[in-house]
Amino acid sequence: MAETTRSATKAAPARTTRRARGTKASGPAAAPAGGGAARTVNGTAPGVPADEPETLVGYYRQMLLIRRFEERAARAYTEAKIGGYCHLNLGEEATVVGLMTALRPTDYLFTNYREHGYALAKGISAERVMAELYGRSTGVSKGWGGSMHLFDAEARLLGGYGIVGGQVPLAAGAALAVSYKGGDEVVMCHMGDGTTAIGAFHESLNIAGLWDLPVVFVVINNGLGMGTTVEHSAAEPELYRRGAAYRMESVRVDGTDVVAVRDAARHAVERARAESKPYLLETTSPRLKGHSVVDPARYRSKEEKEALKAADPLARMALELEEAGILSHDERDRLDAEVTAEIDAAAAFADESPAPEVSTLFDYTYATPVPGELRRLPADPVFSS
Ligand SMILES: Cc1ncc(C[n+]2csc(CCOP(=O)(O)OP(=O)(O)O)c2C)c(N)n1
Repeated sequence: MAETTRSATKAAPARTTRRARGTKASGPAAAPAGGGAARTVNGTAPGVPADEPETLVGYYRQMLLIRRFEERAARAYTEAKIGGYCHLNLGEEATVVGLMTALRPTDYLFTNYREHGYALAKGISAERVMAELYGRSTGVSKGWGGSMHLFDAEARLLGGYGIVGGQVPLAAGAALAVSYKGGDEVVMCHMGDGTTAIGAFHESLNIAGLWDLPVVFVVINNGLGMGTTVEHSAAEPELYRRGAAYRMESVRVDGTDVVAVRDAARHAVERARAESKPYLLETTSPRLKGHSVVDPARYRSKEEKEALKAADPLARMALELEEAGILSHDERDRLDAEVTAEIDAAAAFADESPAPEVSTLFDYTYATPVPGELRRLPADPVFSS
């Protein structure tokens, strides 16, 4: 059973082909144990159908695509094809796919700088995301944003933010806009565990709770803010409990279990949509590598690094699908070859794309040609029906 702050919270329905496990904390740098109910092969909730095998293979494929994308991004960075900062979703693939599956295409998304996987799972092509990392004009932010600032109004991905917590008040503001206009869209806002100690996090949850805004805040708890553990930075390390201070329903779920994340996220999103109530969802998953691609993570002991291998959500799902007779080793290899070819094509596309024209440097800096100029903002259509 997932842990919640309200007794009224329903446990996420059981619909998977396997038994969920918590991520066991193995030391200060490990992610905390996940919530998540024990589940069986054909689902345990009466009347709830089990997931179709194709659905699960589809999730696995998306997770694999994110894994191969991130590995390729790390390689391209060492080849100096990518500049600036670059943070990867390695270890968070099940969380990413589970969360994004719960959203409608019309729902809005705000994330921090660790966002490549979310852009892919929100339906933006690997070519456009990779081209952005390479700083090319064909990129999702026309080459001017880079890894930390992916933005696509059409896909309703409203960034990609480098300032820790910067996205949280903006997400509350977007939810206020949705509410004001009477729309039924939901805003989802991701952040890391370290972000929950930032003032803007508390201000945003307070106003969202006070004004009943349709926003789902998601804390992606990977156990570390750069090299500092949650236990060393949070007076209440069970981060989902922070929702109680704002009378907000909240839950912690095992972020290495894609179905558990999806079900918890669906509950949160649909509640926000139907009742216009904010929600705080915490997912726990390992950060398999350093904070960014240039961080060798020397603060982790050998034992901690070893333990991370057992927590890898992709390896776990591969094994479980094989054991359940859903995806054989050979089929998995075929899928891997397919996905790797897609990523190779994306890297080639990025490599061949032109850099943006220098004359466009300031085109996307301010909403108006003159800062503060009073006129309809180009961003307005994003919130129109
Ligand atoms: C306001 C602010 N303070 C400090 C930093 C430097 N910084 C960048 S990432 C980071 C850690 C954030 O950790 P967390 O929120 O857990 O996210 P994660 O990197 O684990 O996804 C810090 C302190 C920053 N970018 N912005």
